[in-house]
Amino acid sequence: HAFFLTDLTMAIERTFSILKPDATERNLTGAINAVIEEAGLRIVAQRRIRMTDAQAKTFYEVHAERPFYGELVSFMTSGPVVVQVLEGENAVAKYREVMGATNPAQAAEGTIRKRFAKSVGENSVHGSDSPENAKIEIAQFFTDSDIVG
Ligand code: IDP
Repeated sequence: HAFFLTDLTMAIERTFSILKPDATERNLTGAINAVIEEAGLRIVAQRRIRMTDAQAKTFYEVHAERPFYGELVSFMTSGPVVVQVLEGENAVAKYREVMGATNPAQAAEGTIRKRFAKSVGENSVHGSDSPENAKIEIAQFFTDSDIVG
């Protein structure tokens, strides 16, 4: 077929998402999933789990030296979370945009964190920050056969 610039820029991608304990605690799973789906992202795998201390520590290992690491690990293990794989065009960047800034006070109108997050720590959702990290994070919680595209 003819060559279009969109062939380069519109990659179908997967990203890893977590609906955090502050979201499950307030029964926001459906409301957040609606925002995700309305943004054109497809939920191709999803599981509700209680994260172990070891899983949370491994998942957030890049933040091990940050002052909030202990608080973050104890928050992420404080209640159920929903781990997800999202698929769509430019899924990594698109989901980061839909999530909004880490600190809800700085998040744009209409974003998940602006609408639902309680604080910079209890900010309702996680989304991978690069396609490389998405692969690593997905593999921590899902096998290929769990993902139905
Ligand atoms: P991101 O989730 O928007 O990618 P990161 O800077 O990678 O943000 O931080 C990871 C997570 O660590 C945040 O989503 C939040 O839950 C927590 N966090 C970040 N900064 C702070 C802080 O200053 N205090 C408490 N928790 C924080």
